[in-house]
Amino acid sequence: MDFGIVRREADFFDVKGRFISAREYGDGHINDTFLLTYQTPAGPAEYVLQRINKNIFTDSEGLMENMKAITEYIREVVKREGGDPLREVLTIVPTRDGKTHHVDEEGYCWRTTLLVPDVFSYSVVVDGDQLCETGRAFGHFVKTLDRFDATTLKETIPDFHNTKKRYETFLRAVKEDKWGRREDASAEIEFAMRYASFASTLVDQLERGELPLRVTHNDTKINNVLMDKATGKAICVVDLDTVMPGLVAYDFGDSIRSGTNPADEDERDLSKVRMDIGLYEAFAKGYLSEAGEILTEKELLSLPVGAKMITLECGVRFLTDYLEGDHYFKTHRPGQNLDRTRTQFKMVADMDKCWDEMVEITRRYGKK
Ligand code: GN1
Ligand code: MG
Repeated sequence: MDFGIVRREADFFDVKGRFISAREYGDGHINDTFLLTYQTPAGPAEYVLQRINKNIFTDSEGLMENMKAITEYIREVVKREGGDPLREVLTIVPTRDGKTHHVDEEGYCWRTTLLVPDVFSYSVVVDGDQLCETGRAFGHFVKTLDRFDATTLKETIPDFHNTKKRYETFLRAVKEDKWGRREDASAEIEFAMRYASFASTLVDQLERGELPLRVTHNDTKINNVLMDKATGKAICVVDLDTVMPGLVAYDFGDSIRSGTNPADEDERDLSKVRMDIGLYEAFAKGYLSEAGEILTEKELLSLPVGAKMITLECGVRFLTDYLEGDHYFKTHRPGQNLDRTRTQFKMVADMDKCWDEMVEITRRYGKK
């Protein structure tokens, strides 16, 4: 992107000091993210400026209303608990005329937050303690929002984790095969088809009223937790664009998907990819130490199902995007979405192999 545009957008926000630099930041697949540095008498001030993907988030007003309400709510809890409100929750930097965001001439929504200083995040974890910490953070997040009125939130992406609908879209993409890629993906398509009936289990349970809708994060990739550089402790949950009513199984599941694989999400050597059961245990331990107390028995048992569901769903989403010409997830090389599909499906197959153990571990740490 042209940095002149970034600079121009930055000027709309109530940032302090003299502009020094802007650079691309992070490795999200959806939005465009920039780190801004300003010089102030007290030293450098850093901000995160983001351009929200308007094809994916069509109601940016609603999205920003959600983000404002959630961050304000969490900030009050952090203050009450004696925490640091500038590090333990994102802070929205308003525009100079007091709004949460700025919409440019092309209709893109831009927003700015304070950079949380002295933190890092994991894209891959190597040891259980790190993942246990991540689990604690996401467990704490859902517990903190337990009493937040979910009906006040906008659904920023309708049917985001409706795996049943994700399958319908996938089947359409296979049928249409607009990019002539069906042949190359035949093994993966076949794999996905074997799970077609499993795909609707959580949606069906929700419809039958067996699982409660809560305020969930819905994008609990492990790099969405900021860890303190000095202590290694989790301090802040970020990427609040998809915070909306959902199932805890989705949140638990996306962390297991992204955290228990010791290799990259797009690793081509599948012998390196697996669902590590030791890491599963570490995450479950951390997550349930916080969220355990609010969960019903059925929700507890839905957690391993969520792990398999979200990993399958994510694989199906990557595969659909591959078949549709890579228009959703950012790609940096040809075939990347198919590689991503393969890692997810390898993990699903692993989960089937150690399913009983996953259930046993979940029960064990879920005991109150
Ligand atoms: C996207 O951009 P990022 O990494 O935060 C996606 C998630 C997927 C993830 C897969 C809004 O998240 O749902 O699980 O990629 N976010 C959206 O890596 O679709
Ligand atoms: Mg995200």
